Parts: sequence; C-alpha cells; structure tokens
Amino acid sequence: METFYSEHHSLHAPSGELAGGVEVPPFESPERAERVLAAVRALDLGAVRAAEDFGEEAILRVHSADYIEFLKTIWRDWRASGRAGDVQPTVWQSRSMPGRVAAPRDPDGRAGYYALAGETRIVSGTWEAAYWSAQAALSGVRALGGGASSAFGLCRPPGHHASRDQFGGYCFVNNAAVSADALRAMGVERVAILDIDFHHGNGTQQIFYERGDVYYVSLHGDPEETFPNFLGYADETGRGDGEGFNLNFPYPSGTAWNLWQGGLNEACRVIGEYGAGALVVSLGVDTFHNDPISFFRLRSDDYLEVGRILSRLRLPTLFLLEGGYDLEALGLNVGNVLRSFEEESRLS
Ligand code: OKP
Ligand code: ZN
Repeated sequence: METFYSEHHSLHAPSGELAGGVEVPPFESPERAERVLAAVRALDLGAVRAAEDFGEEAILRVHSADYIEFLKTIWRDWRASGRAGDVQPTVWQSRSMPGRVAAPRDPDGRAGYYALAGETRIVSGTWEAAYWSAQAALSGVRALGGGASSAFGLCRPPGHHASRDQFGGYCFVNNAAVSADALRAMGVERVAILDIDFHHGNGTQQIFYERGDVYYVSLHGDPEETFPNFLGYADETGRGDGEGFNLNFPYPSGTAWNLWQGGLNEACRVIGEYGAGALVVSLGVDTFHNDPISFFRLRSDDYLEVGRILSRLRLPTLFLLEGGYDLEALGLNVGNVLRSFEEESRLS
C-alpha cells in the first residue's frame, strides 16, 4: 500500500487551543503526522510518495466557493484589522439570530459565520496545509484509479468535521468527502465512507445527506456526551435521494472492543449489501483507551482486527488519517490497521 504525504501540513500549527476554559497546547499538532509517517516507514508498508497537485477543482465540488475564499483570506484580513493573534471565532449565527444568509464584513462576524465550533484557529499557513492535505487524499484516489487495491492518505489537518461551508473540530477541507466525490467523478457508481474516528464526522454526513450515491456510515461517541454534540444521532438516516444512505452508531463512554466490533461488522455488512465499488475509510484512532480527548477503550491489538475485518470487504480502499491524539501510540495504532489490512488482503 502506498502512502501519500505532504510536508506542508506543518504550516498549520496554532500556538494554542481553548479547552475547559483555559488555553492548552493543541491536541491536533504537526507531530501527529511525523509520528504516523515514521511508523509507516518503519513498517515497510510500501512507498511514501509526495502528494501530487490536482488543483482546487475537486475541493470546489464539495465546498462552496465563498467558504474556500474565506479560508484563503481571513488570516490576512484579521491581522490587517489590527487583531493581534490568529483567527479565533467567538460569535455565531445562533438559533436566536437566524436571519442572515451571508457573512458580515467584520472579521469576527466572518470567522463565526464560517465556523461550527470554537476550538479551531486559523493561522497564516492553514489554507496551504489544508489544501495539501486534500491533495494527499486525491493522490490516493489517483492510485486507486490506476488499479491499486488500497492507498493511504496521510492527511493533516484532518477533514471529517468540515462541512460544505464551515470549519471546526480541527478540520478545514473534508478530505473524505473530496475523495468520495472524486471517485464518483472517476466512474465508481456507489462509494461508501466508513468513519471509525471516535468523533462523528458531521461534515461528511452533511455533504452527502441528500445523496444516494455516497453512503456514509459512522461509529462514534454518543453526541449527547461528546463533540460534535449536535449531529451524529441514530435517527439521522438521510433525506430525499439520500434517505437510507446515512447510518450512525453512537456508543457510550467506556465502549471497548467487544461492543464496538459489533458495530464495525454490521457497518461492513451494510456496505457490502449497498454494492459499493470503492471504500473510503476515515481512519481516526482516537478510539484508543489512552486518548486524551475521547472515551472509548480500544487497545493497540484491536486495530489489527480492524484491518482484517475491513480487508474482507474486498473493495478498493482509501484510508485517510483523521484523529488520534495519544502521540506515543498513534503510529502503532494506525500502522496496525494498515499492515493487517495488507496482510489479510494478500492471504485471502
Ligand atoms: C477531531 B477529530 C477537547 C475538545 C475537542 C474538538 C474535537 C475535534 C476532534 N477539549 N473538541 O474527529 O479527531
Ligand atoms: Zn476524532
């Protein structure tokens, strides 16, 4: 399995994050990608290639043009207005102020209009990092198009919380959505996205909610108890053409392998029945028992079994890095999924 990576990820490195009412070092840090890269290299999984540049076209098929323009310009406008730090949203178009359907001119208003959460900052290099994260994903799509049975997009920043026109949850461009849509454009009739990150991929769900050609399935912490809190409930099953093509498995605090694997197997059964021609895996390993911001209890060896189960779908599979914040175990856990997927694919 080839890995696609861009060193430009390091251009996105905010100095802090608001958590629990204090400023803390960001959980989503450049070191994450370096750790995963080192693990992939040590495993001899396959070549590590620099992401190719496919341009903005695929990004603009799932994100609005005004949102992308916002990502490109907000940091400069923010500083030009005399603000001292990085872009930090503080005001939202909340339930009590529903009228406005375009961004206000004021940088605070613009930031809030395009934000779905407040923990995520935009720095001078954020757009470039997010752009190249998507290019790493698209490089994986290209590999599948060329006949590879699997590929790994070592994406950073992650993507699954980014909606059509909002950033948040450490995400700016939805790499999984861009990839699934690109696979459709390449002629794959039905694409499945399996999101096994600890958090619900609200952005991916939103982007495909009314589409039947991309099936979004997610296992995650119950949004009653964790981020993103406002989406990811079991009764969200799709709408219009998308009715029946969105499936959520929310699980409570303390969920370990035994319970979680039941959802994973059920998700795979559903994806098989759907008749997907390709699979995109939003691969977060913040389901790990020692993750600092999550509450599942998977162990490192469990990720070997995840790889085996996924390989039995026998689908062209694009793995994309999402979350996972225990730096010590991150490389091992991601590597375990990928290497057991490869081993099992070779055997059967
Ligand atoms: C991104 B991905 C920590 C709260 C964190 C945002 C979580 C974003 C997770 N005090 N809230 O899905 O791993
Ligand atoms: Zn996550």
